[in-house]
Amino acid sequence: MTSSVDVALVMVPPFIPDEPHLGLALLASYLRGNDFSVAVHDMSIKLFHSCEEDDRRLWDRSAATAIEWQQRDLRESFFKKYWNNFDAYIDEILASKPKVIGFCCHITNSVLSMEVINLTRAKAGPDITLVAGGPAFFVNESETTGVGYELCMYGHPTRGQAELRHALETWISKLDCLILDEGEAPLLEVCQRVRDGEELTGVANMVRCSGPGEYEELTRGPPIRDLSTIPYPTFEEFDLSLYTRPQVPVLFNRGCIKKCTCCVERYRWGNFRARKAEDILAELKHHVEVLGISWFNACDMLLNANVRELAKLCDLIVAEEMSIYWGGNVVVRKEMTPELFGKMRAAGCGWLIFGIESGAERIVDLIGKNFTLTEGEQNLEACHQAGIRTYINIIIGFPGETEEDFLESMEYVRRNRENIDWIILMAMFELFHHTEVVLNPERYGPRCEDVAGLTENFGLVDWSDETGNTYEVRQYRFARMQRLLAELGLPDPTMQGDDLRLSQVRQELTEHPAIHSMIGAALEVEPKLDLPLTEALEGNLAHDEEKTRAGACRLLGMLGSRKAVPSLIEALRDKSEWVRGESARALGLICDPTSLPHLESILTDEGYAVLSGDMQLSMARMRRLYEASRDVTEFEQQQDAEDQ
Ligand code: B12
Ligand code: SF4
Repeated sequence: MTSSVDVALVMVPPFIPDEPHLGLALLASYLRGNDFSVAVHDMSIKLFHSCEEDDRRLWDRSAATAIEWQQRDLRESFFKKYWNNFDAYIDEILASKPKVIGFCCHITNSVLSMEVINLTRAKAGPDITLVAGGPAFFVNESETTGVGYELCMYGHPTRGQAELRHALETWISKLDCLILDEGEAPLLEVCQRVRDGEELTGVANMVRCSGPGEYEELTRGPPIRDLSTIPYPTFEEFDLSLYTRPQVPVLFNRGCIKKCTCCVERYRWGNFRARKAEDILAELKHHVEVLGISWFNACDMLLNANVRELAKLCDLIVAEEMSIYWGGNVVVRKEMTPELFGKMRAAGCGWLIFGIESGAERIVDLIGKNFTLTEGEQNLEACHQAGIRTYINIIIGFPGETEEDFLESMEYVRRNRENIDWIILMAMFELFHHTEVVLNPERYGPRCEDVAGLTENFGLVDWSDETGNTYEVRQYRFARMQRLLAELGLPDPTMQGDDLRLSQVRQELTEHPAIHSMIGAALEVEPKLDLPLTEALEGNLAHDEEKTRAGACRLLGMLGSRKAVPSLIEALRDKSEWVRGESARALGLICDPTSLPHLESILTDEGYAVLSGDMQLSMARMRRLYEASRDVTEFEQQQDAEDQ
């Protein structure tokens, strides 16, 4: 029987299948810390595993897929096709009798969330409080509603389109309320009021709308000042075995210290607030010790916004001798010295993404990055020298970018080739709501009529300015930059999916023969691509160096290479305990039935207690998976057949 909960948090597809959603994990921990029982229903990852194989591409993280999801036809046909799944997921949620159901909406899942919320309301009736939140929502000033604002949702264009606005507002009226920006405090207040039978009116950062144009007044509350009051996410509400990478997201801070003119995020999160190094360390240790996870994707806007806490965190990680791997976004700063990069590497930092954006100082200034080209080049060099993979972002055609500026950008990439591993994001500049560029077009240059045509669908690609920076010009510059990257042997950032992942791993394999140092890139590889890579890694299982053998085991596990199971079983008897532990972990991840008896026999032969925690974790994981998802008799029969 399903046990009852106070609050159910829901993620409608698609959200990247790599890792659990940090926002929902944080909200769950926060509510739990305030005495509410919570369940998370990640419909996205469940449907990812049960949908038709061809449909899995719709979970791709590319901008193209995000745009595709905004087509009404796709949303409607997808919902119809998987209606039974959605219906069953909603029944499962309702079986636990939650009093509040919260939906996380972002650009790719927002329109499908509308369908799922409608169905939930139809099935749940009026007594359950339905709330939505997440980055999809923002408000625009408006004279027409009488309260000075109206709600907008990324993915659902409404600007100037009365019919669509009517549809959006009718839909919102099915929700009890909607929460903007940082979600913890307002969601808690909503839950408390529901528990205490109080009206919801007046909760800060909450939008309520009882029908087209009928909004309640909106009050704004401050962001949470002391981040130590938010417990770290434990992910206990998630089934981590469902995600495609053995990694979890983490936050080092909230808000941003910069004020870039192309950015909307700094408005959403309010003031910059750092987390204490000790708190982050406790979180990382929890994930290593309790979840068995040592890969961390820092979802910060800038993980180096507070250099002092960052350095302290690295010292603590090193002092604890933790073997972890992490990385994320950074800004160029002169405080990022070679010593600090060295410290970060020693603490397991494996990759950093620098928002370089342009190689023309004038444009970097216009964007408001506030660093010099020389500082940028020094940071890239020091990062690369420290052995951290160095990724950069490039914007093509920021308003006012001239041909000369663009040529400087090309020259910048050429000059720094040695210190750049990948241009991870190369994008033609798009106009986005609530950015300085759009709020003050006369200062930055995009034509006002273009700005007026901006909908909530996605960024506006086709805009121009007085300097002749048109869509066609940007396309041409983009193509030239692509050619330069090919000439310099840098991977093409427009590659998608499998091609991109494979190219990265190939590059890594040739650069770092010691496999252990390039695990991050292998995380990008899908099991179906394992053919050439598996063979290379299997070869490394016989390598003299212990770390290379151990690294090969670990990668084979992450790749899910079933083909490698026999070699990994052999590695269970390696002379090094490290390698034995890694092979057991790999077999646990691959979860091929043939490996269970071998693991069992090793553990019986050599004694469970003396072997590493990895072995025990792998065993526990395999047992759990087999016992939960397979008919045990069928599994045993299969074993018997194989043994004969
Ligand atoms: C890291 C990141 C990624 C990672 C994802 C890793 C991950 N685990 O999330 C990667 C690189 C894969 C990625 C990909 C994309 N991303 Co991204 N990403 C981010 C980033 C920088 C951090 C996300 C994060 O974890 N934030 C911290 C958590 C705590 O915040 P949160 O999820 O928003 O949750 C809080 C509130 O929103 C709210 N909340 C959330 N859910 C709910 C639910 C309820 C009921 C309530 C009440 C409140 C609530 O409370 C939470 C706690 O305060 C954000 C920008 C940002 N700073 O947030 C962009 C951002 C989320 N990404 C964005 C975009 C556009 C994309 C892509 C489409 C990029 C592309 N290719 O064009 C893809 C799509 C991926 C997908 N949907 O499947 C946009 C989303 C735009 C929008 N308005 O919806 C953002 C906001 C950046 C931006 N402004 O452009 N992204
Ligand atoms: S550094 Fe990044 S998050 Fe911060 S303001 Fe600039 S673009 Fe926005």
